[in-house]
Amino acid sequence: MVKGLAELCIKSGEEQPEVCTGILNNYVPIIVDVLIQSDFTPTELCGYFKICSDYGSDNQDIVKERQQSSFSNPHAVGSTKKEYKDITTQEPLVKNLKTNSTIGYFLQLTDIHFDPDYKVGSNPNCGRPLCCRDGTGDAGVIGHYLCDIPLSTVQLIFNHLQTLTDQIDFIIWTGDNPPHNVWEQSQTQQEFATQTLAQLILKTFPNTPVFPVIGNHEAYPSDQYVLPNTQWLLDSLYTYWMPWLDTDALESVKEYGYYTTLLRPGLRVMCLNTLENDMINFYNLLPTYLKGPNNQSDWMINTLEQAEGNGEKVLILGHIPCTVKSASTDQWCAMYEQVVSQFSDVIVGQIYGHTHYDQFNVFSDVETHTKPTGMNYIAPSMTTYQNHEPGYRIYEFDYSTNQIINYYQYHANITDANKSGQITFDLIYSAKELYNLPDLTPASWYNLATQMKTNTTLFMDYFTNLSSSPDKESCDQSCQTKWVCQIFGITSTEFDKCYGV
Ligand SMILES: *[C@@H]1O[C@H](CO)[C@@H](O)[C@H](O)[C@H]1NC(C)=O
Ligand SMILES: *[C@@H]1O[C@H](CO)[C@@H](O)[C@H](O)[C@H]1NC(C)=O
Ligand SMILES: *[C@@H]1O[C@H](CO)[C@@H](O)[C@H](O)[C@H]1NC(C)=O
Ligand SMILES: *[C@@H]1O[C@H](CO)[C@@H](O)[C@H](O)[C@H]1NC(C)=O
Ligand SMILES: *[C@@H]1O[C@H](CO)[C@@H](O)[C@H](O)[C@H]1NC(C)=O
Ligand SMILES: CC(=O)N[C@H]1CO[C@H](CO)[C@@H](O)[C@@H]1O
Repeated sequence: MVKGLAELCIKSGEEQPEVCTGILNNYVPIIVDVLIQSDFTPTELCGYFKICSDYGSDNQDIVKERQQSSFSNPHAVGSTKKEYKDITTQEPLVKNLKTNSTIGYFLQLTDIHFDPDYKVGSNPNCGRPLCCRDGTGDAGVIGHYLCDIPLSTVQLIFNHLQTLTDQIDFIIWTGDNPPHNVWEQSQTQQEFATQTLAQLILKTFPNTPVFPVIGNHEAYPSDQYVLPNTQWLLDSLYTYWMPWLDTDALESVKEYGYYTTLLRPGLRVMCLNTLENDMINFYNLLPTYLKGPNNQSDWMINTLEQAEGNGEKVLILGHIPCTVKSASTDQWCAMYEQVVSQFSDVIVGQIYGHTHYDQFNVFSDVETHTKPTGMNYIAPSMTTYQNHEPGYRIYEFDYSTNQIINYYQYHANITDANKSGQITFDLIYSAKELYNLPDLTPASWYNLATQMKTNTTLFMDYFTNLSSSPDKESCDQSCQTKWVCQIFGITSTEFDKCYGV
């Protein structure tokens, strides 16, 4: 099959021969193995991959059944037999705040995707999924908008980030560390990326707590995750994340890839392993009796219940968010949305990455979608891939109310950086000022996003920052509707209803 498909792929001229062969060699064996054992029908598969929006009421039932077998009903929580660890006695990881007031700051780094094989002066338009590695061209000394960033640039970025040490209380590192050379990946390459960045973060911020998150690119092949096959991945995260996490959290990482830990007294982080609900993790097509139940939803609900009982607030950290174009399965997102609704008083925010775009999602009650229940912040990437200015984000946090009260988005200009050989970051906007928000509650964002449906001036503020592309792109009415529907559409059914398809 690999040979036949490779021939077709090469003939199509869409990809270069080594890319065709590389990608097919990586993924076809997994897909074939999974499809043989899967009992999904073609129609169900089409629905699963969000290709068919309407896959019939019969199939909806099957999907629902399947949903119930792999995710337990959040309302039937107490009934799960699994014993969960008592998390009410943990020591907070963030011991000292940097300021004496109740207002503090934390840094989010996401989608760094550095390329150790980046070559200055190579060809950025090579026709493969990732370039700037060979040939001749204008791949700059700092980077190029069509490529991942070189390691030397990551080093310069961390030299700059070091100046934030006295300001930030902790760091959220939302994953995706290796480059996008998906046709020639290896386990060693993925591990090297996480190891290198972990060392760099630790060296730059030796005394700052860090909350790391697993990204889909940490897996090899990218996105493919099932236990026990990918135990190596959890083992390596256990090793590289060791400097920052407590024993309970580390044990959880080794076993599941997710963890919870106390951040400050009364404030908890809950860090998810979103590979378990990655739509292009083909292992998700295995029947439950082969892949095991997705225990993460039960764990998530149990954690939130314990936090609630203990009077704590929870910050959710994850990589692949629940937005239609981001490759989270609909089954997961439907469940997740329900949980966010149910625990809207406990969850104080969701911090994600993955899309490389500067986006946000507003969650609302599942019954009527009129009562805002939660906010998901999706920060843009550090890599320039593809056509993004590298960025990082600083959130302003009020520890007295446990609320995110603002965030500040920083970007670098690669054209300028290539000229000077230095990279500098400028404040691009502060959320509160840019959108003229009274506060950053879900209700205020809901209001703003609702206005964006019809107010093009307002929408364009969101849109220009969304892609942080050096090329100014235009966006017509249907484009505007599409992006606004992504803010509200947590599942594809909701998105389709909003977008009118
Ligand atoms: C998930 O939960 C079930 C039922 O409690 C348990 O038998 C199974 O071992 C768990 N799976 C994992 C990966 O922990
Ligand atoms: C906090 O208070 C201490 C003692 O009053 C003072 O030395 C320190 O400079 C203050 N720090 C900040 C960031 O204001
Ligand atoms: C630097 O970056 C810009 C933007 O990607 C690019 O156009 C330019 O050719 C790069 N290379 C050099 C050597 O300046
Ligand atoms: C649209 O938003 C802009 C910017 O926030 C505001 O100044 C303007 O009054 C709004 N227009 C309408 C018609 O509401
Ligand atoms: C980056 O800087 C160049 C040269 O200073 C400028 O022409 C360009 O518009 C800037 N890019 C962005 C996206 O601001
Ligand atoms: C990168 C970018 O386009 N940033 C823009 C974000 O939005 C504000 C307000 O429209 C602009 O001033 C920034 O240039």
